[in-house]
Amino acid sequence: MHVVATAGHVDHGKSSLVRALTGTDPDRFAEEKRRGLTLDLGFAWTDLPGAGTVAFVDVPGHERFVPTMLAGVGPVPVVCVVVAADGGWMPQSAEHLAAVAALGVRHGLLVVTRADLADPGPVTADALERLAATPLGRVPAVACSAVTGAGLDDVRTALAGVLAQVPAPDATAPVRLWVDRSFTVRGAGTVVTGTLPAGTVAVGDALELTTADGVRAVRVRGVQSTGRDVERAEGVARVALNLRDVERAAVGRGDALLTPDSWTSTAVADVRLPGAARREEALPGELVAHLGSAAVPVRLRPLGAAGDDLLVRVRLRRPLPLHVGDRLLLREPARHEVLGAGTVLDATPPRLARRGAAARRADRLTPAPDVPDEAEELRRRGLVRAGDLRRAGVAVATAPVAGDWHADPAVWERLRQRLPAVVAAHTAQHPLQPGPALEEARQALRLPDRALVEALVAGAPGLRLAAGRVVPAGSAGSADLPPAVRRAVDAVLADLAREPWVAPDAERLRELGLGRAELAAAVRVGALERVGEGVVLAPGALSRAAAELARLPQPFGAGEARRALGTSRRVALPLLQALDAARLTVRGADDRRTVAPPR
Ligand SMILES: Nc1nc2c(ncn2[C@@H]2O[C@H](COP(=O)(O)OP(=O)(O)OP(=O)(O)O)[C@@H](O)[C@H]2O)c(=O)[nH]1
Ligand SMILES: [Mg+2]
Repeated sequence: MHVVATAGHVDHGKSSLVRALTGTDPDRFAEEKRRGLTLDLGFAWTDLPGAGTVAFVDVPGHERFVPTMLAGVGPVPVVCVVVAADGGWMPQSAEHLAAVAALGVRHGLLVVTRADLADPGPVTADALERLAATPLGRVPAVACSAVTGAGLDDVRTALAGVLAQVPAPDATAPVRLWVDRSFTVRGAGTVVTGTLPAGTVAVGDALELTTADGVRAVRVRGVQSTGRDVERAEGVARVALNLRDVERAAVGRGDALLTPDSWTSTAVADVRLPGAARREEALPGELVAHLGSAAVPVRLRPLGAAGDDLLVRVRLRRPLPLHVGDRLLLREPARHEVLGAGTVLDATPPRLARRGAAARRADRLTPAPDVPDEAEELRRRGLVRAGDLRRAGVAVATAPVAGDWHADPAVWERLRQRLPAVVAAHTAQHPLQPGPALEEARQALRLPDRALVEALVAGAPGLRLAAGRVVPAGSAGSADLPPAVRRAVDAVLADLAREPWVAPDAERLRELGLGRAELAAAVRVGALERVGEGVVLAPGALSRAAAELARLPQPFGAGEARRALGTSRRVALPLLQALDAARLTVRGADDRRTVAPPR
């Protein structure tokens, strides 16, 4: 199906045209009918030969209701610009067209109404020229009369021709349904309506409802499209959703229903304002941003010019769900002027703290494309999770570097090159450790996740992970001890070669410069064997002790063991405990031990 919005000055015949085409009066309220004035959005649809179902969103033309007009036209991809033959181009003709242009609407037609009252020729020529200067470009123009019916078939034919050119949107795109109406249906509960621009909504869907009060999860109980119950509706479509467990007062125009986890909800965005470079000094203070059916007051902070364009930081009074590429229509209500639309370049912009940050930010954003782009997003963020890319509207195509992390190739390469230096710096500072712990490397590289360090190590030929540390790939044995420590350990080993069970005492260790850290390093690389607190022996000492003690009559007491090994209580007691712990000996209830049979 197609959805078409009307646009045009008050009383130029928009509603009459919609009624003539669909048989339904889009003016729903008694007051509208009585005053002959559209006060709110109207909805009507028909089957158009060659185009299928066409739904109209009829907008009010009165200058007071421009925000309503914007809520209607916001999500609609096709516009029917209405100008009265006897009225000519008027202020809201211009304001509506400025809005349509700012929104970037590319498909539409010109209908010159009330052609029974005046020659449509001059108005048609004038209006066509104005439309041509917008993204609509050259559009078909038709004159008609809703009263006599003359020309209505030409309108149908021209409209079908325009609609045939409109590309079908992506049915798998994330849903963002801007609510334009909400009401209660007896027995069904709360129903919201809106124009679904893309994606699919189905009965049973879980969606996020985002309102001024925040975000909540909702479930779709029923779907209607153009008056009929359906299982699912694909954009573009007019849809009415019956929502479970949502009170009518909790949802209204300007709220949105979203595919969960697919949009960036933000009150700050950096945007490009085309052609506004010269307005930098004169940006109006009182501006309202319109997006979809939402209207939110904003403050603008110019960041800098980019050619003719102005890069601007937008602060919204309340968060909106955004993607990169969204157009925030900016309007100055006091002057009835549409300033233009800021294209969202970044919906999660960094804070601007230091002097000159705004100008640097502008430089950074200058080359950014006006559509979501993975390479650009990676270039700007360096490292980013897949979910954040998706929430920015980016279709993720690159492979993650680790977990769900995606990296800019240049940034990743720089990190890869820095890692060996980080390891070397750590080793220089902590010579007794084989390398930095993952967490230390993460901090040194200022990475947000240890998984990234692991991935960098995996891709670095000279490094590997050992016991949670990043170590040189070749490292394993005692060669890793710093030379001074190595020499001291060798002296200890020479002592032990003479008297294997006389562990160096505190004084000897001090004399050799072997503190706790050095001993721990020597034990870790296997140069010494730790028997107890401050007690070290040669590698393999425990099993050799077990072999010697096996020659004693079993079981044996601590004193017999000490004498058999020719050592002191200082060594013998921790040694026996270490043998117990290693299950090389078994300690009986009488405190006597038996050497365990070899396993
Ligand atoms: N003679 C003649 N009158 C028309 C034609 N179309 C609309 N009218 C009359 O023009 C007046 C305004 O028509 P509407 O359709 O309400 O105009 P509108 O653009 O919807 O007005 P707003 O929604 O308030 O902006 C009504 O009195 C219509 O009857 C036409 O083709 N010929
Ligand atoms: Mg009307």
